[in-house]
Amino acid sequence: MSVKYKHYNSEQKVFSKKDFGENFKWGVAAAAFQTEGSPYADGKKASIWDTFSSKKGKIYKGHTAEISCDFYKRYEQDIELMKSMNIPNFRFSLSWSRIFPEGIGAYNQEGIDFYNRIINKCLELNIEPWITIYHWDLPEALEKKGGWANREIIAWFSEYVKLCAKAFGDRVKHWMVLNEPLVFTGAGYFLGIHAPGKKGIKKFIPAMHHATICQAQGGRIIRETCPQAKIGTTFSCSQIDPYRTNNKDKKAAKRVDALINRLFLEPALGLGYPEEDLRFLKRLKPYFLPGDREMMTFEFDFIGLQNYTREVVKHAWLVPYVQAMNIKARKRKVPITEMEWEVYPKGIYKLLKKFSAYKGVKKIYITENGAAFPDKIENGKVHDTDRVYFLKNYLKQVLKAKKEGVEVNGYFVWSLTDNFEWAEGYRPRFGLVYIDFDTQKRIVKSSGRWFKNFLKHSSCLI
Ligand code: GCO
Repeated sequence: MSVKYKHYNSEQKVFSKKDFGENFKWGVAAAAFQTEGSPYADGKKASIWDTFSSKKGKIYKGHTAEISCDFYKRYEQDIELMKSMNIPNFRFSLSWSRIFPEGIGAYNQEGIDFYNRIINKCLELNIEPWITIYHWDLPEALEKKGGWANREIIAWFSEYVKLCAKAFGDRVKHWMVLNEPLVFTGAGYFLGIHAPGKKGIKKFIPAMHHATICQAQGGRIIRETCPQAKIGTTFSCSQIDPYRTNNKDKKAAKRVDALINRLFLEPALGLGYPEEDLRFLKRLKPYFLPGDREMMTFEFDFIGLQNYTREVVKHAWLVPYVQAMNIKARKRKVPITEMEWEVYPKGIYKLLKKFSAYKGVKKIYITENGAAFPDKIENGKVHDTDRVYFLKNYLKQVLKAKKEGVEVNGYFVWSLTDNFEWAEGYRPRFGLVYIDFDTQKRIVKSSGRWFKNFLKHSSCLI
């Protein structure tokens, strides 16, 4: 079911780019594995996602990212497309196994050169490059040594960050250490639905703890290497509401909120893990070594808030670790996207207020927001009015929070183009630009044209 909306008429309040202030950063976000293709070109070796997506039954209809958006070869074309769309900031991630094919040891100069070409192309077109150091594609060679569940990853990751900061820090001013640690540890090491496909609490707990340490350690290394850099890290966040008003559901919502929104943020802020709400965290004991509380803490310059939807939960005794169950949006008969995620713009407002209430959160960027809808080509065009509505209404909520004093300083649409949506393959399309994956033809959707005009002109209708 696509979203069925009433469309606003033109009498409604108009807001404009200038309402966000001239220093507000507008951009698009993407990730290496989801766009680049060329998984073994020029010295690159397998990541856990190359391995995982080659296994039968793991990815929708057996889709793989061997070509994807062919960004490894078409990066100039896509960065020029960004320029033509008036997009001034581009958030992309580095493929660890393109830079260190084995994860550690010998680096691959051709991999470094590729990212230098992206950065230089962006700067040539006056687009600011924003780097995410790790967006889920761990080198397979490191997974063979235990991956995120092996505490040695702190040393491996440190070497990787050090090289990236040295190689790119002279031109890249904004860095994000991790992309959504809850998702890559939770889906990859607990649920088994993402790479490396591990299941159960035993792997999840150490992986989660080591990622928490690495997010801070990465920040320290960038700060030592590039003193002028603005350093952040990103979190997948959702507004969590109780299904019913009874205390059991309210407590269930509190537990899920601790898992989704606090688990990795609060240790970074020096607040430790939310153990009072997540009793399973007592399993951390064997992995939590003296000095770890300090090692998990880092004073980030900004937090990357990534929001797509909200969750509504009820108490559920039988669900292990959180005793909570999600009430699906489809069952609640609310507007949903192609991912079956509820369209709930007020959620980003609530999250901005929640995150800005932390003393240690200095600045917030929305480093991902967007939606998948069943985009179709009609007479050579893609009229994705649902996505235009989605973006306008989420931006309206971001502006509301900003006007109430929240230090939200930027907004990145996920994503420039349709791309490989992890276990969902190419089924869900998130792009402002449609890609025909058979021909690699790019078609700017109505939402891309809207964003281009919004960024160029002073106002848009909402
Ligand atoms: C995430 C990832 C992206 C996704 C996007 C749409 O937030 O899960 O950063 O890689 O593709 O969010 O699900």
